Amino acid sequence: MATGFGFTLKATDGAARTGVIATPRGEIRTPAFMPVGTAGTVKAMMPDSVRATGADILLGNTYHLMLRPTAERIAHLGGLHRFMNWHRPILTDSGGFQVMSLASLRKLTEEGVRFSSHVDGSKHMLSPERSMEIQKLLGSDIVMCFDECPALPATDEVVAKSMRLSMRWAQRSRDAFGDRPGHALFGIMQGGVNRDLREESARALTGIGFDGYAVGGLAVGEGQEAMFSVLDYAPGFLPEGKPRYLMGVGKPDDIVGAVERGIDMMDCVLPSRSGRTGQAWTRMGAVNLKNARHKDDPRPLDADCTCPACRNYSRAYLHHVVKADEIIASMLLTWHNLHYFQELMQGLRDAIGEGRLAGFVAGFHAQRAAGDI
Ligand code: PRF
Ligand code: ZN
Repeated sequence: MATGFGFTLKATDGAARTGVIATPRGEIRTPAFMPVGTAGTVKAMMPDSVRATGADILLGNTYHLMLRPTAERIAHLGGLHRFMNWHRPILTDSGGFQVMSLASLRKLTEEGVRFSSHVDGSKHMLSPERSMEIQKLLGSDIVMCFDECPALPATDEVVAKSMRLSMRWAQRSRDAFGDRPGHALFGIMQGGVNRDLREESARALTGIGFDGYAVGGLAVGEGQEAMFSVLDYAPGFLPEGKPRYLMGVGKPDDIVGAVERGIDMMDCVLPSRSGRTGQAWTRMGAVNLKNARHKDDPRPLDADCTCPACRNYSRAYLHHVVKADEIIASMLLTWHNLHYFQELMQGLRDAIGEGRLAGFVAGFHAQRAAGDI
């Protein structure tokens, strides 16, 4: 890996792995869940609180930050860590995926992608070179290659053409990134749900050589079964000694299934976003606190959870603040959700470390099936 970075595998259980990524800004315990801090904040959470839930690393977004407040401004103010007061590792996504889902008037060429901002309509360009420059200005610890991710379903021809463009962009990302001690560059595998294309993509990336490898292009409409069938083989195409990151996944059962199949890192807006809409994730499954059945319920959301929402408040109170659209509703439910996701990761890490992952996973599914909530 890049100087100052190192991935140490501590134990495996079947295809699952647990280990530690050492970085100059601190250790990342794997399997790791990365809360999403798109615009320089994990919404409704102070950085110390995000850390208190157990997060070792956050995800930031090139696309949002380049538009507002701009990467150059953040660089002048001392970089993203200082700007947002989070001093542990930050991984930044490279922008292409967000351009495709958020920007308008997109024009994709070999060079890169031109688009209009969803904020104010202003015109911008992202290319592998510009994405590397922005992620450097931000001071990102783990930089992602610039790639393109087609929505599924798509024909093999469309997926192949897009994947090969992403592989040419991966080489350009590698060249533009250069050698930056203390900062890592991850490649992104594409290829949809086609095994041959996934293998071709993995060969292209490992031929270039990266500090870690992402599995991109999943959770884009193919469904869990199709995603798992790709994860049954795709991690095996990647080097054992480097971290494997599944981008934009997922729900708790997606996370468990991905970890069982050899994924080391994940990110998703789900715990933070759904915390702002009154949805809580618990050991027993999802709970919608808007539901009137919570109105008079004096019990905590989860009696066994040690987060502030569960230690200090009733379901009746959480229901009330959600219904009244109070800011504390977002704060408490985001905290609870992030705490639950991090506790799940700790449970997975411990189970893998002790060679009892199958039992842990069986218990995870049994508790959700019992679902008293
Ligand atoms: N590429 C990048 N970011 C992503 C994805 C991808 O394929 C996905 C797909 N789930 C989420 N975020 N660069
Ligand atoms: Zn809780």
